Amino acid sequence: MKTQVVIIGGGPSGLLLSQLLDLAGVDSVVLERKSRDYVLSRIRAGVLEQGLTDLLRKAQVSTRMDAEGKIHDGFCLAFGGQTLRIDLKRLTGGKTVMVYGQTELTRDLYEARDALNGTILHEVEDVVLHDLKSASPSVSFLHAGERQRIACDFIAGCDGFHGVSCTSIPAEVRTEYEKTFPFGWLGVLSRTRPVDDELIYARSPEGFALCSMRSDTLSRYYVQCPLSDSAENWSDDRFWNTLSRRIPAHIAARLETGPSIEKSIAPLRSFISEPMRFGQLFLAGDAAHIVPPTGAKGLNLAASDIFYLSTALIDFYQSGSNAGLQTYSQTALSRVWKASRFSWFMTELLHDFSQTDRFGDRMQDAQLDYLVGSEALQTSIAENYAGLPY
Ligand code: FAS
Ligand code: PHB
Repeated sequence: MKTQVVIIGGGPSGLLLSQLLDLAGVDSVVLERKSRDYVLSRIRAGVLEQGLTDLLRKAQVSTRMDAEGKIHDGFCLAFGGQTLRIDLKRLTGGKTVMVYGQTELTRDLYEARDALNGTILHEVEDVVLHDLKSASPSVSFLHAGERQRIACDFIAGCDGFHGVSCTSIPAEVRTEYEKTFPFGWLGVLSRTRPVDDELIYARSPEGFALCSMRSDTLSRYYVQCPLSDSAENWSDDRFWNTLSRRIPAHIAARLETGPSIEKSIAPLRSFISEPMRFGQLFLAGDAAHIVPPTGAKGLNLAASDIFYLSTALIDFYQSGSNAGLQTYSQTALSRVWKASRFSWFMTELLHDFSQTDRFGDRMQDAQLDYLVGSEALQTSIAENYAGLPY
């Protein structure tokens, strides 16, 4: 089997890359470890930057998003019994974000690939990358009990944090940067009316909470929890009571509770692996970097990687230029590090570290006190949350 680009990973990164390449006449094959149902069962991100929504429109995958997604002009920070609205639209000269679940976006991408007869192989196993430094790399794998190999020009590693692409780059070439936070997020999805029209990020003496949503009838909430915790320890009642204590009383008073339809704990970490290119292998999305979800950057960073990589590959095939491929890693990493900084800033600002760093915890109180009176800091938060330019 031969193709131009083998894409490892059928999550948002791999599917979006495959779609953009196809529309430009570049052939690809997507290799996905899990079944489609499994991929679509994962509940993840919810906030899309304009860069991502524009890229989805360019990929002709935006009809349902534009019909069902909600444009948000701002979001709220809640702390010390008060709320502070960050007016994205006013502070950034008009930029907004779109609230539309990653699960739905991934479903739209799968449907678009099917409509163009895109080749996606599910439940592949034992993926191995070969001859990355040669002009004719290949990927071998097990599928339907048969060992197969695909020859290609390029390999896109879009296989997330637990994939094989990143570690296919020799350790002596790679530099990994990692920070793990001493807590996780317990997330709950419930068929309840969201507590507010906009997202609320809350800092409270007993920990962080986030009030988000997927639609007018589907709410997404998170509370900071110990890393050692498990979702089984959290009854719905315990979750709702904890959330109610961590958000301002006047907001908790209107909280609509109900049975959870999904409940899971995600660890918080920052991780970046450099470089994002090795020979004919290019890493994109979570395969190269992970950010704590406090800044809503994970999925949006995957989008900017795919913007840079798809543009570079299309330039190569259409005009023979490899300029974009040569600069891909440094271009992508520049934006990754800035978004990682913002995600780290928001995580430090809003979570409770009093168990591990009392001085740092008081610093965050002072930071919030300063924020209330600083249009400059509010503007900085707004332009990073809305998304830095590509
Ligand atoms: P993904 O991990 O989504 O996709 C990689 C795909 O590769 C997966 O389908 C996997 O099955 C496949 N794969 C792995 N190894 C393979 C192999 N060897 N062979 C073939 N396929 C392989 N971001 C936010 O912005 N906000 C959030 O609230 C948020 N919450 C998150 C919660 C969790 C639990 C996790 C894990 C991530 C969360 N993220 C969040 C980040 C998340 O949205 C990612 O940024 C996004 O999924 C990135 O997409 P991909 O790069 O496609 O990686
Ligand atoms: C979500 O809705 O899942 C969500 C929104 C914003 C975040 C993280 C998660 O920062």
